[in-house]
Amino acid sequence: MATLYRCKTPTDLLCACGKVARRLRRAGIEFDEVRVPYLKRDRPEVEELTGQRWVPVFVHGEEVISDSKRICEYIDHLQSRRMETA
Ligand SMILES: N[C@@H](CCC(=O)N[C@@H](CS)C(=O)NCC(=O)O)C(=O)O
Repeated sequence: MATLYRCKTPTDLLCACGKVARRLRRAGIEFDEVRVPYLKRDRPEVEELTGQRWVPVFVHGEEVISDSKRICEYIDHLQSRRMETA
């Protein structure tokens, strides 16, 4: 149900993709990872999803969110909704 499109950087400590992966794990949100090629020109599937070729991109049900800051805000929103319904 949730997929993170991220770059091939092997650690979660160095880039915007890793930041989002860490944030998702901390929030306890399960997700699949799709590692996209280093070069933007080799990322047509990202462009199909979002109209641009940067990652991270987070797909959650019908929602498609790009940019790590916006994704983290979305995760905050999911967590606060979860706390309201608990
Ligand atoms: N401001 C963006 C930056 C994202 C970013 O730097 N993405 C890198 C991978 S971690 C990328 O797609 N780089 C492609 C390139 O530099 O050509 C964010 O925070 O999401």
